[in-house]
Amino acid sequence: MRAHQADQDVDESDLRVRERGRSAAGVKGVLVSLQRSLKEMGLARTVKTLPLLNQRSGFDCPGCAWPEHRAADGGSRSVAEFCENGAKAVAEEATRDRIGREFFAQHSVADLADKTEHWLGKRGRLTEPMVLREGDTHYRPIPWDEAFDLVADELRGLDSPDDAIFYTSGRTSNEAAFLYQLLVRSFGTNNLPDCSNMCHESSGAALTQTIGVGKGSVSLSDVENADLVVVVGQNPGTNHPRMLTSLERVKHNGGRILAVNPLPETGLMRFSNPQHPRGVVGSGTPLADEFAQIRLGGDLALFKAIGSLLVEADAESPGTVLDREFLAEQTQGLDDFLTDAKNLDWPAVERATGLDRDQIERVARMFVQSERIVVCWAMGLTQHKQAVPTIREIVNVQLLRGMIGKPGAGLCPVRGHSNVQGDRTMGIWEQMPESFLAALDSEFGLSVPRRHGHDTVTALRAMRDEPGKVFVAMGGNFAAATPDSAGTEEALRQCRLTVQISTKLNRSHVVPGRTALILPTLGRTERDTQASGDQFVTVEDSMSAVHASRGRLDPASPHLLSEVAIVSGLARRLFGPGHPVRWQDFERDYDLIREHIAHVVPGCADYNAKVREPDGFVLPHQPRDRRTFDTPAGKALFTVNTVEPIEVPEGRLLLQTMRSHDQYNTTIYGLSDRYRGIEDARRVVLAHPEDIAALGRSDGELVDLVSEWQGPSGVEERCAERFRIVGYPTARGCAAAYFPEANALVPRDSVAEDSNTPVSKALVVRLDPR
Ligand SMILES: Nc1nc2c(c(=O)[nH]1)N[C@H]1C(S)=C(S)[C@@H](COP(=O)(O)OP(=O)(O)OC[C@H]3O[C@@H](n4cnc5c(=O)[nH]c(N)nc54)[C@H](O)[C@@H]3O)O[C@H]1N2
Ligand SMILES: Nc1nc2c(c(=O)[nH]1)N[C@H]1C(S)=C(S)[C@@H](COP(=O)(O)OP(=O)(O)OC[C@H]3O[C@@H](n4cnc5c(=O)[nH]c(N)nc54)[C@H](O)[C@@H]3O)O[C@H]1N2
Ligand SMILES: [Mo]
Repeated sequence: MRAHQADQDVDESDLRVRERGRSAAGVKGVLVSLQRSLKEMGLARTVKTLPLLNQRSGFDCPGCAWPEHRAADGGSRSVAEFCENGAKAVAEEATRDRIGREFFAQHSVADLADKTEHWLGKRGRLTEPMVLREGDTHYRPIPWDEAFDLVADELRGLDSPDDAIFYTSGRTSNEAAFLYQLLVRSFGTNNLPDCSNMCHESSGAALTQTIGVGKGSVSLSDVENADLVVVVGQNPGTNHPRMLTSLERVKHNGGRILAVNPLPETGLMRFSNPQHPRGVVGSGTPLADEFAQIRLGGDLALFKAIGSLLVEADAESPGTVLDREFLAEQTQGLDDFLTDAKNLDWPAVERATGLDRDQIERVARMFVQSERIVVCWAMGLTQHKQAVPTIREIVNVQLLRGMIGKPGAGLCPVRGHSNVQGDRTMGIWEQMPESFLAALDSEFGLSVPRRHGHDTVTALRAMRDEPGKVFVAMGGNFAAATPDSAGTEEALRQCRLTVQISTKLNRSHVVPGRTALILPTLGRTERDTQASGDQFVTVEDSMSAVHASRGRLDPASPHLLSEVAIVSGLARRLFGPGHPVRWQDFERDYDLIREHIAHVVPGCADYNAKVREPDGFVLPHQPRDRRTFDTPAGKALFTVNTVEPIEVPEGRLLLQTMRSHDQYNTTIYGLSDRYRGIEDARRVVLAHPEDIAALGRSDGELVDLVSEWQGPSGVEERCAERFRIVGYPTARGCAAAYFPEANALVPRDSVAEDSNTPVSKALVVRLDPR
């Protein structure tokens, strides 16, 4: 199989490679954010929005899910509780550019399908509902009522509710998410794939298996007061820039930082805090005390080795390293773990990690010497075949020293989308537990289906194999974010109806089903006025803190509906009068939705009151709060995990797909990956200079990337054309290219064990000369 992705980016010829950044943020970051905001939003809107970002009376940043400082964390909120990339996210949404019916009359869908993601996104905000009728060439305006009728008719026309698929992206508010899952389950299916399936699903799976809850166990003050923070498989300088402020506080408090990454990411090395005068001058705080430049996919082996060295260190001076009391009372499976730890295969560890034994021993000593350890991770761990066992191995290491449920210690999966964790709490999951479904039934007098639904990957298979589905997306960019771009686009085109509820145009709008709808919605920054007055929504951050978010800007167009109003409008058409759920009321007053959330969602009692507290509230988390574990055994679970080294045949490299400094997932803000020194091009492949030479290629050469994957029916090859080689100090044998340009290379069926997350950080690739 050889799928060519026709891509119209021709920007690789503009590539400029500069010196890499020496430190992250600082005055340059502030300037870039202001320049972008002024250009997109103008002065008046900039002055009206940026000061409200992440403030108690303002709106939650639509960038990442890193928490704001709460009074309880001891740290005060800075005047500017945002970062360069948060400001870019706001500017992208609060732009003054608009696209309406004239734009769609001018551009056929075929014409739009030839444009890059960057071009599509830069056209501006969507302003009115549009429809692409079967056989037509252009999107045309459609009144909201007709749009809802169209969706309702198509849904009712399906043979089974399971022929409809309802995707969600992680910006959706708790209120909209709760209503959306209620609509989907009332309709009769659990087909609720979401972006989390491609993101932290592996973390959720590993943590649920071992500690009984799929969320992180730390607060912001735990991170800032740790004496060792491990940042593994994460690039906070770009993707969670406010985390750098916390890492700086760690250093200030005398703690140390260990960075584990195949790339020497600038944001992990040095930080100039733009919030401090001294950040504006000077060269910033050195961050990482130790940098382990690991091979892609080597982390399971590394943490196994650390675990084994901790056991060894304790054997040398018994009782000084392991937390014996905690281990005896609160854990299960230790004996098997200890037996396995004694038989560590060092040569295999060195091969898998690419690190030498001395460094691994040095790293393990950092663990031994620390009393409060937090391990943070993101996509560098979750998007691998062995992602779930890798995270379980981190849990092993943390359990050995009792580093959970005590101040300054714990597990910290750093979430991506600003409300991805909240969406899950509200029921956006294809396999919500029986307790949640039963609570929905009794709250609303329903009988919702119990059969698990499709996740992202199984949805892709179903859409491909069974044409004629209805696909609805609450936000996101399914066509570009998912693996196997060519296959996904074919799957979308085979749907009888595709519905995109969006703020901006993207690839998913231009690879339509037989009929397609674009339903434009309000963004986080905008005022949401309903019959009972201005509404606020609620969100949950990466550390389970739930709080309110109030938009203040005038909506991009008077014809936009809120996500809540869209779900409620659709539900009324779909279910008619007489339905047990009072859809109409919800749209009038979001407090009524929150009353139901309080009854149905665990930990949300008194929701309306608690989210009105200045800092909102923190959801309960047994291991964090009480050091107890809601697993079948009632204890935290040690696991034994086997390293399966990734085989890379001669002449190939192992490729990760990652974010540049100038994008938000599939939204491309601009073409500057400043910290990595790459400008004006995205179709680049970063590889080690010695690997480039060994492959007989040269720096700057234009190549086609061809991925090879052993599928059930033979080797699958996928090609992404015209990438420029850039010599870069990555780990040997490894390479990197940007998501989503490289998604054409990711095999749909290459997924992580136990989480079904596409393996987008370890692709075996050839660099074929053109
Ligand atoms: N500005 C901005 N902010 C964002 C986003 C964005 O696109 N732009 N996206 C949001 C979302 S949804 C998410 S999920 C997060 C993503 O945040 P990250 O996880 O930081 O995102 P990636 O760019 O995928 O970076 C993965 C990092 O892991 C490293 N890595 C890759 N493979 C391995 C490995 O095998 N081992 C180790 N140890 N490291 C590895 C890479 O070199 C890179 O530094 O950011 C969120 N925030
Ligand atoms: N190869 C590869 N693939 C990956 C990844 C990777 O690292 N490598 N990362 C994966 C990860 S971690 C994630 S989270 C997914 C992301 O997958 P998605 O969440 O599906 O993608 P986004 O690019 O975040 O979605 C952007 C679109 O959301 C819409 N939008 C923005 N704000 C709002 C809003 O407030 N409401 C509504 N309704 N719509 C809005 C806009 O139309 C915008 O174009 O991609 C995954 N795919
Ligand atoms: Mo994500």
